[in-house]
Amino acid sequence: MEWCVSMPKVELHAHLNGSVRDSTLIELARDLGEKGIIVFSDVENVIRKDDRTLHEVFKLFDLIHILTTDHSTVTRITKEVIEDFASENVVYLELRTTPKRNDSIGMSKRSYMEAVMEGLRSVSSVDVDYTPSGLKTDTSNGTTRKKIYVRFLLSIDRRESTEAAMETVKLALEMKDLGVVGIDLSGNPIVGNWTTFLPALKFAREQGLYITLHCGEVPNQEEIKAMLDFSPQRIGHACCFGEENWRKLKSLKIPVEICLTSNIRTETISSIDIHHFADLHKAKHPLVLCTDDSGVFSTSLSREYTLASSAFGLGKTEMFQLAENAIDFIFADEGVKEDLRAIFEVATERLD
Ligand code: 6MZ
Repeated sequence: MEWCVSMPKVELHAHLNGSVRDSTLIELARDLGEKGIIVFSDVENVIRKDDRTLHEVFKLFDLIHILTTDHSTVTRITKEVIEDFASENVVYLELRTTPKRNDSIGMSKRSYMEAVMEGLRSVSSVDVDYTPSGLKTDTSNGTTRKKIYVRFLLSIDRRESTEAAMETVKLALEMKDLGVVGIDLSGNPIVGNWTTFLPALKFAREQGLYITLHCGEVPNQEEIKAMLDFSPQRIGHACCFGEENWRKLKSLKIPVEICLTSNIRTETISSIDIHHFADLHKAKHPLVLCTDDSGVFSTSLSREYTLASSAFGLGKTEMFQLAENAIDFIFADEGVKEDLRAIFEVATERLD
């Protein structure tokens, strides 16, 4: 595990509100409990529960959103999540979040994202490179410090309307200079129809945003096929593919964001020995290990690598290669890719 912590890593599938520390959620719940808005002990039990089905996970997200959706808390959790990833040597983080509107507290999708950006700018334990032009926070006073590249994906929740999805895409375009590089489609996979979001996704693509789709968390083969036909730059999960879609995925070589712990905990995959990672890795299909929701599933990217190593017999060289290969699938520009390759090159010398 220690070795996996020290290795540089690339995280491409992390949901902001799924990555909040338990201790922060408990603190926020206690505050709302004292104000009489929630019953603290009920909420504490839900937060501390370990195993959850996919259905229960989405109920938990509704609860987390009650605790976190105000501007100052969004700023706080963004700062903490970036610092947590940096502390385990994630050198490039693509953080995704669903911009939220809540009229009762004067929150618009834009002001939500401004709170996120404020959180990024308040990171103090590490330098953050977050814009295409290399604009970064730097509190180092000239000394060499740890650095993390952060880019954002704006998520469309499957509960949203076509108009709300379009608003998210327009916001992403306006925030391109602030490190927003793409769009994600996520949310409860049994809710809604993905075609609702097609106009927004097509528009995003025409305007040069990258697209990743949650694909195949449930066995809806028709939707999986249509999503693959759309040719997103990456997909997340790919758990419940029938044979035909499996062949299609492999021939299209669409990179897959693999979230081992998430898939096992939600029982989307019944056991790690039969996880599709093994088959895709053997077939040299482009893939990247990710956390999904490190807070909700009590994991970290280092843990995901450690799990892959023990479950599939990967040695240090293979793990390092897996981490480095992820550079090819990031949504940032060539300059960032070159910088990351240089970071891995230096780290190779320490590989023992
Ligand atoms: C699908 C998921 C997810 O956006 O509020 N989300 N969507 N499948 C998953 N696998 C378990 N995990 C998280 O982060 C939380 C939101 O991300 C999506 C859900 O829409 C959830 O509400 P943000 O920061």
